Amino acid sequence: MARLPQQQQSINERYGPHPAFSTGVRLATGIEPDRVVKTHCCFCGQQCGIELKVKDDVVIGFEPREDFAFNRGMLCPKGVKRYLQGAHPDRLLTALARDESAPGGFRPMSYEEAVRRTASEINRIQSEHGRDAFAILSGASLTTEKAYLMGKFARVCLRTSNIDYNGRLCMVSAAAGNKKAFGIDRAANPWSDILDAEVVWISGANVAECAPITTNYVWQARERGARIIVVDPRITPIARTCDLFLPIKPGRDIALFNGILNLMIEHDWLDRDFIDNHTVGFEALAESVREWTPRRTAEVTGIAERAIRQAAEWWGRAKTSFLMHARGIEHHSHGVQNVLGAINIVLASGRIGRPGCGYATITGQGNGQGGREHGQKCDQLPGARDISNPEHRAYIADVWGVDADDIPGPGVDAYEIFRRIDRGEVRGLLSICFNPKVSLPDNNFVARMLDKLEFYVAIDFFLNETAQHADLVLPGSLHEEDEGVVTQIEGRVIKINKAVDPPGEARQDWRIIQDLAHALGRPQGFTFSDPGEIFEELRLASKGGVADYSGITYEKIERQGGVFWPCTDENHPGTPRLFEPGSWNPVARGAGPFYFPDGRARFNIAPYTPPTEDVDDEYPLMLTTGRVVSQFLSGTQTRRIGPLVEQYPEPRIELHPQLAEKLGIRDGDWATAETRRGAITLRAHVVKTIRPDTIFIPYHWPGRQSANQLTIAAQDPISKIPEYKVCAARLSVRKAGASTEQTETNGTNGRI
Ligand SMILES: Nc1nc2c(c(=O)[nH]1)N[C@H]1C(S)=C(S)[C@@H](COP(=O)(O)OP(=O)(O)OC[C@H]3O[C@@H](n4cnc5c(=O)[nH]c(N)nc54)[C@H](O)[C@@H]3O)O[C@H]1N2
Ligand SMILES: Nc1nc2c(c(=O)[nH]1)N[C@H]1C(S)=C(S)[C@@H](COP(=O)(O)OP(=O)(O)OC[C@H]3O[C@@H](n4cnc5c(=O)[nH]c(N)nc54)[C@H](O)[C@@H]3O)O[C@H]1N2
Ligand code: SF4
Ligand SMILES: [Mo]
Repeated sequence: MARLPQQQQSINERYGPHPAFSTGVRLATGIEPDRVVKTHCCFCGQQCGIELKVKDDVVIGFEPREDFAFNRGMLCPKGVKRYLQGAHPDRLLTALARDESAPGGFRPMSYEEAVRRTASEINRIQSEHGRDAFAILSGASLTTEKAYLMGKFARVCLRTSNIDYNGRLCMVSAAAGNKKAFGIDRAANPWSDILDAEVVWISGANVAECAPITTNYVWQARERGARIIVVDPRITPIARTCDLFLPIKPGRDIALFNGILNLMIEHDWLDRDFIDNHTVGFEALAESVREWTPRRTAEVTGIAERAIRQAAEWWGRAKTSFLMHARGIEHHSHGVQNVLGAINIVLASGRIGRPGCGYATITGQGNGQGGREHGQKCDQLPGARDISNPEHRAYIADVWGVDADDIPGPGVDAYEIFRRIDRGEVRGLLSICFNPKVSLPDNNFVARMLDKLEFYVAIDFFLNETAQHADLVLPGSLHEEDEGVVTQIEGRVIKINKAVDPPGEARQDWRIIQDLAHALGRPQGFTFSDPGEIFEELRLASKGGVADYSGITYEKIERQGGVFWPCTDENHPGTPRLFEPGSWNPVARGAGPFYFPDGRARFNIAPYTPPTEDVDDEYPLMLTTGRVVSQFLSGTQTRRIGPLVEQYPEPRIELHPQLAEKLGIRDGDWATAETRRGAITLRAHVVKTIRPDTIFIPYHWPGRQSANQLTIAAQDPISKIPEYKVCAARLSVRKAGASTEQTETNGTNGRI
């Protein structure tokens, strides 16, 4: 397959504008809506409540919801502008088939023909090369019903083991760490517990830009006297208002947690009763952190010894506390160990499972929580069950009406699927809700692998950069065009409500999957008539699992303003705070509050290992990557929304004035960042808010502006998360002849 020309002509120019486009924008100026639909924002895991205003089946505006307990009327800039995408001229209104002679490389195809062709290609590839030769990549922005259906489609209809999802790039280190320590993978507390914390510890989370509403909780805690500790190589907006900032070198968080624990032990800032009665493994851990003296911790982390002692004292002596972390400590080749290090200092303090005492990993994607519970992960079955566990397989086989032996075994992670393409083991791919060409590390490799596929079909509502390599594209649905549940950052299951119908030939994603099952001649188990029916089966499939949704109904979600799982029967109110003393769970069965047969949490030894690629003379700087407030993930959605583009039109390289002076780079100059994978030339952004040995590039842009040309494809051995947060780099004033993408439009085209 050939690559498309860089400058994509918009779908709109080729097939005519979506009829709603102009009216959508014009009507926003004060015309009364026909109806108002209560739902949630499509972007981040906080899932703010919003009301969509609809007129003539077009979303014309929105209001934040005051009645949703989490955001109570607050929104961030992305949520405010989200509704503009529905009427965007790039919206896919028909299926597309690759046609090199057509403008832009695609021609419209009828939906039915595209489904038929997809089915026949799947059949061909699987019969010639085996079932595992066809792979699925799915996403955690999908509703939980769709995520469940994708897992079932892979295992029951295609019977391929090769399915994984984009949460592999996001939540898996946190998930693995939580499972190892607590036996369950969910934020342990509702956010209201932040307000009563005496100390709030934030590691590797740019809260104000990436979880903006959480800032309000942290600030409220501060107003009530809490001390805020932030650990980050950059003084992010939340760090500017904290009480203690620990400017860590990227990739060294375990060393810090071990050093803090060592000081807690030395000063007996421990909850001995809790450790004795509710945990196992403390003595061995205590032994292992003895080497982490404040001096050694300071040497490894780059944080002043005094600051480490201060943090340990505040944390150690607090009566209540809340520790939260996000991808800054998780996107590492030892991401799971970092998470375990964080949990160790929480468990040693005994401050969990009580009001004002909490721990949480900040969920990323809109359904980053629900999307990782019900079987679209390569090793998982619904209810957070384990695909290798014979009892779990038997239970799900029964729900699905299949033989347990017919359910494939565990598959491989999303990046490994690309390595399997390289080895010729995977020949065909279906992707939905995933843009790996922009979001996977070392992404020039990813692009080559896409072109190596015999057949690739993508389901999306925009022609994202990955889909530009597809043979067929099926037009899926926007958030507001379907209903279903998602689980937000706190573990609260909430309901997305449908506001409008999909336009043109676009279809709700779950219908497309069912249509494929029918076209493949295997419709059994794929005859749901609405998401509500899928949810009813999901309730049953999750019953008795750790992620038990069996007591949740759509009606109960509406009535209660959301239901926290686990929720084991219809009279059960749900579980806002996990691990409360005396609480029951299906694994411990009364033995204790944690999800292990003895009811006890696990301390885990978390040894320090340096990043996979450390600095050296050739590449003396650390490159870290992440986000800015106005752009979302691979940018497919937010790069099309004009006001968001204006806030941050292109990626820049953040560097400290000392480094800038040394390299002769001024703010606004073109500078070239290089790693062993590639080079990228962007404008320099000289800021005092970053360590002088570290540079930062946001990753929301494609093509030659893509930060993932530079990142390393090293992965955590347990979670398989990529090491986006640190690799060795060098920086220079733009090399003569190095190109920039200033005049190209594929990063920001067609915005409204
Ligand atoms: N505006 C916006 N909001 C978003 C998203 C978005 O794309 N845009 N995406 C959503 C998603 S899916 C996710 S996963 C979350 C991500 O939310 P965050 O994890 O908060 O965001 P990141 O920018 O990936 O990284 C967080 C911080 O980690 C720091 N960091 C880098 N390396 C290290 C390290 O080694 N140690 C420590 N302690 N810190 C380090 C970075 O400087 C950065 O400030 O945001 C969600 N919300
Ligand atoms: N360098 C670097 N790379 C990173 C990160 C980093 O910090 N640094 N962060 C990583 C993280 S945490 C994440 S989560 C990933 C995200 O990486 P991706 O998942 O690739 O990013 P998205 O932009 O969410 O791509 C999702 C696609 O799904 C489509 N989509 C959204 N909702 C729906 C839907 O309901 N139905 C359908 N059919 N399609 C839908 C969107 O249009 C978009 O094209 O990126 C990772 N990549
Ligand atoms: S904070 Fe997250 S959920 Fe809330 S409006 Fe912003 S992007 Fe949407
Ligand atoms: Mo994420």
